[in-house]
Amino acid sequence: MALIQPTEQSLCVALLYVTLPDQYQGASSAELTGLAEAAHCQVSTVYTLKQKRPYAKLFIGKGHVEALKQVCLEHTVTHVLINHDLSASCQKHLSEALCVEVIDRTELILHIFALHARSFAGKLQVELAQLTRLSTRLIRGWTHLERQKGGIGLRGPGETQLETDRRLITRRIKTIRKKLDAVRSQRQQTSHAGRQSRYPTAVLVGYTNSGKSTLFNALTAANVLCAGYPFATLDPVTRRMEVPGLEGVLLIDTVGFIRGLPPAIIEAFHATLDAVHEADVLIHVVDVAEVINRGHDAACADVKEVLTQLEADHLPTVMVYNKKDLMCGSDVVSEVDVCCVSALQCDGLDRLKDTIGQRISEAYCQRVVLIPFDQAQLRALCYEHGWILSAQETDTGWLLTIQAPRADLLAHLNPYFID
Ligand SMILES: Nc1nc2c(ncn2[C@@H]2O[C@H](COP(=O)(O)OP(=O)(O)OP(=O)(O)O)[C@@H](O)[C@H]2O)c(=O)[nH]1
Ligand SMILES: [Mg+2]
Repeated sequence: MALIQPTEQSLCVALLYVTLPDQYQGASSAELTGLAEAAHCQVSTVYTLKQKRPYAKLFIGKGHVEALKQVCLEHTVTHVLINHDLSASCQKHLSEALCVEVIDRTELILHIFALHARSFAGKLQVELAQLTRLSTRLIRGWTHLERQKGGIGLRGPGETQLETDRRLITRRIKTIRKKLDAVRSQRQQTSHAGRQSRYPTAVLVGYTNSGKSTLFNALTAANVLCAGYPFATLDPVTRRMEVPGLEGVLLIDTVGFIRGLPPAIIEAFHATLDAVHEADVLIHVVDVAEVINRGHDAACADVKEVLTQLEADHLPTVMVYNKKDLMCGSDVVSEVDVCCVSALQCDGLDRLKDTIGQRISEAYCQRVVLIPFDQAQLRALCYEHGWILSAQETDTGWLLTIQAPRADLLAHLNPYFID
């Protein structure tokens, strides 16, 4: 795999933007430019072409390879960034034919993650994603050597190298997984502590660059990084936010999604996206320009697909169209059940907070219960989940004011309601 070295120095690159029919997923031209910028690349030229299908050996036709090679020479570029994923052999052949390194979409995304990962967990996740991808490419690249398997003295040097590489990679992947499991259980304990602080949780999700962190800052007066390039946020951040009618809500900012997120990244970023499972409500942020260009369903489809993969598509969701300040008044979409805001200008946030409060109240409710002394395990359960707002001991049992998810209240405490 032709990894770009994770250096902060800018690379001089050419963008190769290939339009293929819909079944071949790739980055849009705006996305490819954004990814290049996020990877600190200096774009010297953009080469666009349209094809009916990718070619097996070089991905693009020979005529285009020659023309692109000339363009690369003229602009003295060192890397070509392509908007599609390439097989290992295709990437190798195209690099050789163009005499410059070719970087495909997944590799570019991994490189951006490597540049932006700051925390211990973030760095581990990037390494895991890179190694997982590398291991599949090694296997594919070397499978022809496996036929050389035989008795002592018959093992070819290639096979030995393959085995060594595989063993080293597998060992490293195992070590990283163990460390990530530890990070995950630590995060679960922290979020458990969060639950004990009895605040419901809202999680920001959405396409990368849609403005989640800007909204997070506007809603919580925090100061997390907001940048005009994809994947500025990698690690989840939690802050408390004031919501009318509730004692407080924990708001979590997460890593942004991207169309056709490579499976290696999904797996590696599970620890980051675990926050999604903590949610009582999801706040799905969409760039309003996307809605106007592609329609509501298409603009939301990619994020919904990832949520389905994460088994979080059933959670109550507040839809937010952000960046309404960039639209002329008449263009702003007024869908039912959607909050149209400008996170940058703090516009529309009161209605958004009301909607979040309403959605949480629908899922949560507050009741007074009288638990008899012989049901001590129920009282323990309420404490464990941080549901208790106030407690008092009476002659007949514990009188508790509870705030909890409606479904949990009905399942456990139904016989003891007294209000
Ligand atoms: N005009 C305008 N720009 C906005 C608004 N909200 C966010 N932006 C800009 O959009 C860019 C991306 O914002 P972020 O908040 O970093 O987006 P994000 O969704 O957190 O992105 P990632 O963390 O990279 O996935 C920044 O340049 C913001 O200034 C808005 O309401 N109006
Ligand atoms: Mg962000």
